[in-house]
Amino acid sequence: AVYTKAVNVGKEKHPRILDERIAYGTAGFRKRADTLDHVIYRMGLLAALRSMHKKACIGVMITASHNPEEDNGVKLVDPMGEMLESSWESYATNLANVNDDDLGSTLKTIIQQVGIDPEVKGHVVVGRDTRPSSESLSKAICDGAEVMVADVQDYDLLSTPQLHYMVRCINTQGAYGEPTEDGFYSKLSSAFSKLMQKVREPSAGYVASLTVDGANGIGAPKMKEMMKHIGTILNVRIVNDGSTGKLNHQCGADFVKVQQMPPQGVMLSPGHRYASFDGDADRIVYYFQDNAGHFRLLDGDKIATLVAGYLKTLVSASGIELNMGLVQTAYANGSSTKYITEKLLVPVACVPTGVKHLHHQALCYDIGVYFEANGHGTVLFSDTAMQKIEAAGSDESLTAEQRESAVCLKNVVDVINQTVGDAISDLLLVETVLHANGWNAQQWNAAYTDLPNRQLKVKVADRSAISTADAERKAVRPEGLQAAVDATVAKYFSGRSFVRPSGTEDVVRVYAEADTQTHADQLAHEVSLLVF
Ligand code: 16G
Ligand code: ZN
Repeated sequence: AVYTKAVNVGKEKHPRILDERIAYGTAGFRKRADTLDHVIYRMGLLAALRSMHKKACIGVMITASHNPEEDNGVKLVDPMGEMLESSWESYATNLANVNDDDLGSTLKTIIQQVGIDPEVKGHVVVGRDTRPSSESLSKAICDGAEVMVADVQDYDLLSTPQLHYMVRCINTQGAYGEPTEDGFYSKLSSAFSKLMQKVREPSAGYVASLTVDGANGIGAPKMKEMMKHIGTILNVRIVNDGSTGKLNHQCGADFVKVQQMPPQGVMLSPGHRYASFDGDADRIVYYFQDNAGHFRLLDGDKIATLVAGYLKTLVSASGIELNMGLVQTAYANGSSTKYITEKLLVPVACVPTGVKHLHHQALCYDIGVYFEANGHGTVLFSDTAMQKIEAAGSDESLTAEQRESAVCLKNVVDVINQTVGDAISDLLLVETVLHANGWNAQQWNAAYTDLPNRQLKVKVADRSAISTADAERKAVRPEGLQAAVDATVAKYFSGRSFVRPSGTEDVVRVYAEADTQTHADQLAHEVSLLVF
């Protein structure tokens, strides 16, 4: 009966209107919002199946992150708040592309292949960003999940990381926190308040005040809520809060990172600290104007090194034995990698682009710090790490100073959203470290100097003609391309460059870095000519 109902509801309320094939990629499905209704309905169906299979609550987020306002998208969230397991991506793609009439039989096939017990009741939770199209699309999710007789809980407006947090809270019966918005703010803000109470050097450069660009998205109202819980210990001014500007237009973390300039609505004042969220608040970058009047970006690499350095100090001060690793992608600035390995003495792993790859690798350490240069990242603590940290906080055989560092570490854990990169949580984490170190933005930036770099996109006939290996650092097809890239790179001092097909746009991306901006620009340009 559910199979027939799935077809009927699909035909009546969410008919397939898209002719071209759509694929579940690194960030789920993303397209123009007006072509997505049936895809989203079908993800409601699939989320219910996934929930029945895992016997756990599954999340669905309606957002297209930093894409233009006219786009939208959908992502499924697995039981511990992580990205949907890769093996299910093909079920998602398949279900999204079949004709309305074949919906029932496709569902049946998935149920049989996976071995799902049709008697289990599913539980699906839904969140959406502030896009005008998101409200009706979230209804399509509910329709799909309800056809499969799942319980549906609609959280309405949430940032992407908040939805991930809810899923984990629900599936751990509250052990991770309360599955409510208030629970989210309370958990993070109470840990943050304790960390900010610690005294620091009187000569310190830290000032507890910054400006946040909300990208005219969901991050702005959610950050405002967080500030109600935080009070006066941190002074945050929010611009691009969605009251006048357009989502992601000339603002937000992606704009600032790619354009390497401040967003609309921000007049840089020297010495002040700024941060930009992206449209669904799972990315953050910082920036400031240095004494010479130059715009300085503190991107995901800078955040990763700041956080890893601080955690390393805390771990060693608490005397706990824990291994730590840092995960980056090919986009990480060469100077950051050098600094982490040679100065911080923390091992670095490089993985392909996409949160799921970074997250997966970070699980290999007691403490795994991962960040993409674009500002998406978080820190993962293993169960062993959590137990050791908890125990050390009250271990009488340790010195008072060691115990205090362990308690501090525990509070740091509670400020962090371990499910996924979270702009709000990352902001509190960065502020915690800057406060503890007594640093202003300039002092933070001084750890290492970024190599000048350039990103370009190249439109090609068929981007799938390029395939890569070695965490996207080497092109293995077409033949001869990598040799040509190598020969070009060899002409530049401190040169490095790679090409990779985008996972979210129909383009090939080129990255280059070199000793000067002019050389980085030239190298990127030369390499882009090799891609045609
Ligand atoms: C997606 C990824 C992001 C990655 C970006 C690269 C997730 C949740 N998001 O937004 O991590 O940096 O794609 O896009 O995995 P590209 O393949 O077009 O360069
Ligand atoms: Zn995002």
